[in-house]
Amino acid sequence: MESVGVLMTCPPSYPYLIEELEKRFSLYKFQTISDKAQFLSSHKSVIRAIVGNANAGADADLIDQLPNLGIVASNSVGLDKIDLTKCKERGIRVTNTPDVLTDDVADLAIGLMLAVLRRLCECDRYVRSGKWKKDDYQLTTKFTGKTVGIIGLGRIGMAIAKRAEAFSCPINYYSRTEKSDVNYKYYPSVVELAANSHILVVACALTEETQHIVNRQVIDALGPNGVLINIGRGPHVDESELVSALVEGRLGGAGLDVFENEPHVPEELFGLENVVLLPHVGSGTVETRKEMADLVVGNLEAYFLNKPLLTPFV
Ligand code: 8YV
Repeated sequence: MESVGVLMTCPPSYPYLIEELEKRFSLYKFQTISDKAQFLSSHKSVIRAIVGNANAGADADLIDQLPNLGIVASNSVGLDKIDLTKCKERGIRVTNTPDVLTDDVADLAIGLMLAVLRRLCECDRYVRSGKWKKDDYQLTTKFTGKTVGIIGLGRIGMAIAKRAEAFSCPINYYSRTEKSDVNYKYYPSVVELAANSHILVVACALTEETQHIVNRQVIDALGPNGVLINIGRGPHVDESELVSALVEGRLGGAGLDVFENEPHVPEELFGLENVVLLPHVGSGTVETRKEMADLVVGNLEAYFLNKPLLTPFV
């Protein structure tokens, strides 16, 4: 397989994945190539696979330039950066990394809830700045028992619900259709879900239908005591509406792991103590990133050895 060309379109920032790919394939790190047009014209026949992730995948323009592309293996569960329609048209296989990251992302969602309600980051800054020696810290908000509303009750949404249940939180959810196998309360609209929840969590896949699923109406329904947690994708939330609601005090707080234009984060949020900002680290543990990388490599090996794919999406 050494002669098989694999184009890594995501940032080359995963040493283990890069090492494992380089052991097996001819790896090209797209982001390090300065003249991309020239590279594509000279390597178009060699590239038979793409490795992307949540930040960079494979758009129609790139796919069109690679006549021998057979598989896109994403180092992510979300596939919103891959043109799935184009892949289907061309018969290109697509794989992702489901399940192995579910626990980490769900853990982080609960961490964000606690961090926002109990003001963990602000408390930490308070101690470090020496202010504790002068004043007592203000009171925060209890998490146990708060109603949690989840947008999207898939693998990650369910894992968040189970964890929140352990904190005695009643669970509400919105999804396209009501689930027959759960006892959580279903709301057929996100506005109704927000109006009946203290904490609203975005945990669905990003598609055309779910873009800006959290809009001004939803934010207003959540209200000045409500908290938004986003561990999905930045474009799920109308970010400028979110920023103005937080700045104007129309929303109680937010815990955000993802943003519309990563790594750019609206600077208006930097001074707000009721907001916790993370650099898209939902799956970012050593253990999980290794399992994700193993799936990416395993899927590519299976494809080129004509074996069944480990985690096929298409
Ligand atoms: C990562 C993610 O940010 O799996 C996803 O959809 O958003 C994350 O796991 C990333 O793609 C890691 O490479």
